[in-house]
Amino acid sequence: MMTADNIAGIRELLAAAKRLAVLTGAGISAESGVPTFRGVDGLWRKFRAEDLATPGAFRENPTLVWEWYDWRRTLVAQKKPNPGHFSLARLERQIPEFTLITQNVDGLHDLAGSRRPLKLHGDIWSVRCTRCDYRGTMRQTPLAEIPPHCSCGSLLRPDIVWFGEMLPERIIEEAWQAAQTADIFMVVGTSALVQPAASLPMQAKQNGAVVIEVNLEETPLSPYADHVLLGPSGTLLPQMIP
Ligand code: BV8
Ligand code: ZN
Repeated sequence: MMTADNIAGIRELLAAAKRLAVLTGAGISAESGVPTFRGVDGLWRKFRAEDLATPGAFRENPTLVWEWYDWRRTLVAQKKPNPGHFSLARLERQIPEFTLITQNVDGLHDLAGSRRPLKLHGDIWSVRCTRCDYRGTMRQTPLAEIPPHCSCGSLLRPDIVWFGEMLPERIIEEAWQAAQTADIFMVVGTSALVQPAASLPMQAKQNGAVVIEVNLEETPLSPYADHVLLGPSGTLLPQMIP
């Protein structure tokens, strides 16, 4: 458990960082009221990931998958960034080389002022056509038509990375690059179960980075982290980042 005086040590560590990378997961948005995936009130509890966040599920039942996303989009549209998101946006302006990598699709880092989050798993507001090369932003909540169609007549799909799908090449490349060059790699609010995101802090560690984890509880990453701060990120991050 990290005590207050250690927070002072972490504060100094962060302030002295030259190349800092941060990986966030659903936990950083929990205090904004966005349900996490695997927590007690997690999204997956009502729905099973393999039933919904896969290309097969979409092929089989696009209406069900779109109903799930419409429900999440309508919920996320009413949520605001919390002090944890704002602290990372503040940190970005203090550090010469800063990379924010997120597994979240809720767009709250953008709203908090983070300049260019690397969205490993896509964006809940972005859609793409299942046939032509149309890709765009669709902000309507709730959706007027489920499932929505492209002007070419084909189905639109969420522009989100589902299980078994490749992550966007440029984005994952940049994230590996940041993990390889970081002198500090901070991980906030992720269960560290989903690949390849969960391998990024391990890569950083192998390259000599100091790894800091912020989470409510220990995760499979904790034994490898140099510092584990247990508590809500909305409280801890503002203490670590004045
Ligand atoms: C790919 C999109 C390869 C949907 C998501 C077996 C072994 C290893 C890997 C695999 C395997 N079988 C399959 C795989 C690969 C698979 C994978 O990793 N599966 C896991 C589950 C075992 N990965 C993939 O399929 C990826 N693609 O590998 O392609 C490939 C190769 C060749 C050819 C083709 C393909 C794609 C992964 C992306 C999947 N998409 N989501 C959507 O979001 O709508 S994953 C889903 O989980 C979300 O995106 C989310 O971002 C992600 C991770 O979850 P977390 O963010 O960590 O959230 P979670 O709820 O789990 O945890 C919350 C944490 O916060 C907890 O620790 C909690 O304690 C903490 N917390 C809560 N409150 C707070 C807090 N912390 C601080 N403060 C608080 N207040
Ligand atoms: Zn189209």
